[in-house]
Amino acid sequence: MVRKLLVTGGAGFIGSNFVHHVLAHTDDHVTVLDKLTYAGNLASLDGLPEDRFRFVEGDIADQGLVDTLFGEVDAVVHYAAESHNDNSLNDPRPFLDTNIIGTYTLLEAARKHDRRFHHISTDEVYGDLELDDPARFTENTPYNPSSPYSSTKAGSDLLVRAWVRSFGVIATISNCSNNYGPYQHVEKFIPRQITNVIRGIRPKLYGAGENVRDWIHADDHSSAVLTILNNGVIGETYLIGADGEKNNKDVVELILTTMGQPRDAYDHVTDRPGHDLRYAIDSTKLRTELGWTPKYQNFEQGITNTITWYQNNEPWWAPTKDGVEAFYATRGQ
Ligand code: NAD
Ligand code: TDX
Repeated sequence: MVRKLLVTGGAGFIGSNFVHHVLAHTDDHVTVLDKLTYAGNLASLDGLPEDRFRFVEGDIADQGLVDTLFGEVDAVVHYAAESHNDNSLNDPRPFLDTNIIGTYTLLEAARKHDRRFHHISTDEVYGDLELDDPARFTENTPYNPSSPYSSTKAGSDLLVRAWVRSFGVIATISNCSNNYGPYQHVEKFIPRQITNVIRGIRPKLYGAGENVRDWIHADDHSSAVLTILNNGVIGETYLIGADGEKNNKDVVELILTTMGQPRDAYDHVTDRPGHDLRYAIDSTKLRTELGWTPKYQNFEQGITNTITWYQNNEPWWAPTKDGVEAFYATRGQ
């Protein structure tokens, strides 16, 4: 049977990578529901097979539209979110509207139509770890979010858990670490620094740059989500990560040297308020219970490929670059 999927937020970074992955590796048909906020870009969905792909512009908090679309599909993968911590420190309201009310609206439709629902979330719901702590996040780590962004993602996860338990919604949740790869908005750390170097602007490191992120290629995130959608146990949470811990200073230096610049040609700028120190994922459950393994294990090669993508796709990111840098300038970043 050909499955019909609804993918929310499919014009964003990770959602668009998932749509490309699904259409390349399955016979599924995909409908994308996306509001095309500043973060959505239809060009990220260019070249997809027209007979298996449809785009609908709209808000996940639009109850009538969501109700209609849920009636037309077999399963829903929910990526749509306000996703940037720095924006959430500037104006939290859209994070509540989309991440909380939007997710609530989708859950009510999943309940009404009895549809399989997979909720995409982040490791940031667990707060942060000390640099010298051998521990990593597991599915049993207590929630302790730091920012307006991560607290609204934590809230959305808890709504999903409650709708599973109280109403029998057939849902799973995944919490993934930091993604990199093509189609990532230039507001985010890695694309910001790559496009800065292309533009002759020095990369900007928040504070001392000792903060650690656990990097995973977006295509590995997609294969993990597809694995959970197909074989995950209803009501369960799965952590997704690829053992990619790096501190920000090392990542900036890698980008600079890969792009032929001096290793120290970056600026230290104002730190992010409440900046989480370290994230680290233990993905043993996903690997042992569902047999998933990541493919992109060589971070240096992954960064080289990502740099090449931004060099070859300037029309995709150029229209947003100046506005992003103007925003950061107002924050001393
Ligand atoms: P993104 O900001 O690149 O994309 C978000 C997409 O959602 C955009 O296309 C936007 O137009 C759309 N959207 C926003 N509000 C909407 C609304 N109300 N209705 C419909 N569409 C709306 O984000 P991303 O980095 O691709 O993140 C996608 C998901 O993955 C999010 O749920 C995020 O929390 C999660 N996640 C991200 C990362 C990461 O490293 N970026 C890591 C783990 C989890
Ligand atoms: O210019 C910068 N300089 C800098 O040092 C930017 C934009 C960021 N940083 C630092 C802050 C973080 O320590 O780099 C690190 C990564 O920053 P972001 O790309 O903003 O990501 P992060 O805050 O870690 O959150 C990301 O991963 C988890 C995604 O944006 C979230 O959506 C996801 O949930």
